[in-house]
Amino acid sequence: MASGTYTAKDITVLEGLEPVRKRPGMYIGGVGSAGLHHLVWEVLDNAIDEAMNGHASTIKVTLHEDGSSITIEDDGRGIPVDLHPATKKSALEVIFTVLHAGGKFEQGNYKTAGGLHGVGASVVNALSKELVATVRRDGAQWEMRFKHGIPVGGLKKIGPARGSGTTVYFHPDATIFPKIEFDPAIIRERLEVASYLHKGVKVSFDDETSNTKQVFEHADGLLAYQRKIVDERHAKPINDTPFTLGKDDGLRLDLVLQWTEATDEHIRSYVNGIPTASGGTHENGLRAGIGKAVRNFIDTHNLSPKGVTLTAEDIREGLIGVLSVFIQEPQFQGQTKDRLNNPELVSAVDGLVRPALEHWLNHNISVAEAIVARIILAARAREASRAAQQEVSRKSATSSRLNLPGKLSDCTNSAADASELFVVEGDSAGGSAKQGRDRARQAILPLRGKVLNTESASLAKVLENKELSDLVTALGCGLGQNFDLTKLRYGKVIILADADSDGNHIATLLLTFIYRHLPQLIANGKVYLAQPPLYRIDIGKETYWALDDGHKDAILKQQAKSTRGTPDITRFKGLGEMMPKVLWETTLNPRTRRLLRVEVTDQLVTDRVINELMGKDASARFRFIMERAEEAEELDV
Ligand code: 0RA
Repeated sequence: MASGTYTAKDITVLEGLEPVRKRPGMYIGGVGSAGLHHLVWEVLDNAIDEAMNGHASTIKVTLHEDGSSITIEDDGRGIPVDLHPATKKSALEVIFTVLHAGGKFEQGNYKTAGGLHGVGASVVNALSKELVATVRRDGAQWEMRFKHGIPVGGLKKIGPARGSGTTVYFHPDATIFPKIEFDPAIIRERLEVASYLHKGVKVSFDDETSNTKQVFEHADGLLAYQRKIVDERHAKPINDTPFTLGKDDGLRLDLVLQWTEATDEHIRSYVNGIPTASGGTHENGLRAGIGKAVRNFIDTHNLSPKGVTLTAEDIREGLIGVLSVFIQEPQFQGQTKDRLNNPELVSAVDGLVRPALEHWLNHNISVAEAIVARIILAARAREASRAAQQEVSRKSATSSRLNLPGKLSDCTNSAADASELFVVEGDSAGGSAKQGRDRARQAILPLRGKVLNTESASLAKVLENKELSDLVTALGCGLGQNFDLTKLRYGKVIILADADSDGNHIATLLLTFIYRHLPQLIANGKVYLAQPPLYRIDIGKETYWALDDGHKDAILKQQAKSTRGTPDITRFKGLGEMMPKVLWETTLNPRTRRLLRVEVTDQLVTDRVINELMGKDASARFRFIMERAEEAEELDV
């Protein structure tokens, strides 16, 4: 910059904001992606504050075509433009050029953002190559421009205006941030969450980088968010009407809770609209409050189960909820600053949640009893799974096979690595497989009928299912907290189902069970799909096996010029129809068979689409890796 362009006033401003430019990390946490996006949250928080105090109803965010400049507009009161008598500066200028300035941010006024946020507009200004603030109020429109935090040309009245509001445009400084492109997905997500946390506020996102526009608005606030989360997780609620709590004296707290049949616990928490993925003191207070309220209810109504002790985890199994608190001076902790560390929040949240939840339970007795039944079931399942695990350990300790499922035809060789368990659909297919197998190394477990859909079943339901509990016993490795890969009794677990859509459905249900309850088996490459043929094609003395229609057509095309005669095609109705010897040759024999190793595809996609896909297209959920065993093995059939 040429000398002489600075006035004395500019130098004061520069000095005022210099610490921010020198050590941006102290103000926005860092200059990486998180720090860059903090700039947006700063301006957004101010607009949201305006809305929360009832002055604004609409916030418009526009990410411009270059991907790094952004405009945030609200229809609030507009930043004051009147001159401060002592400094002769407009309030707007002070807000954008003095650290921690602005009457709004001082005691008495309700400034909800904090921590890394709430350091305000001046920080954004200091770290921007360019910033333009536009204000509409009192019938006029005003504008003030800044470069690197320094005013360019003062506050200008640029014409008449209707209504009121503030628009802030800024472009981050590339000499501060290594990368100045915003991530539209991150902004979109934050705006959507904001529209849930601040019910009734209309938040729009105009992404000019992709020419997409979205509007988020939820009159139901957190309740709508809760519905969305429960839907996404395909969880079946125990209490159809969630427990809700909204408090705004001293501590502003909003809470929604719902028990479901899901097997895990899922609480999303926010502090001043900032997600706290690692929880912290507010979540600890919530858990304490829930635990005490439920235990008090159980005690006063004499609902304590006999023979099991309820743990805190049992009480929260299947619990889905959202907690949002707004506090004055949040302290965030952890590498990604996503854990709240204000100690006073534990008792504050506990103190609000416990009495309210206890009151709700006492006034919704039938729902409360259903919740307690759900909790007791969780405790019994936990105990049952532990007992089952102990049973398996005991068995392997004495190397007795007496307690294995009756219908398991185990292999005679006990070396786990070299052995395989075929999980076969139906008794007749099981019979063929049993006769056709290599007895030394291949065990057969026939399953009867359809397997339970475990996508959203509780562990208790899973363990009640005979087919699945037999499978777990045969595997020997336990499940859940008791899982132990070293106890797995087989080197490969191979699902053998018919080559038709019914077979695919059963394979998917089995994979779903393994994916939900024994994911380590997939992660360690232990799970496979057998590939039985669907067609037998005889041409002269030659026999070909086709896995599916496409494969059959390919074989026929390839053999079309054959002079050996017309092909004789047989379609297998099912595995049970196949001669044991044929099953061995085509499907079981490690030297000739083809196996598909199961790997999980992108988990996010998986969770969302699972129910739609169930049975329709197993491969969309799981990726199957082809594997042809290469080693020759001794046969003993
Ligand atoms: C200080 C005082 C008043 C409003 C604001 C700041 C204000 C700041 C921002 C930032 C983005 N949007 C905003 N809207 C308002 C109160 C002004 C009055 O009393 O009229």
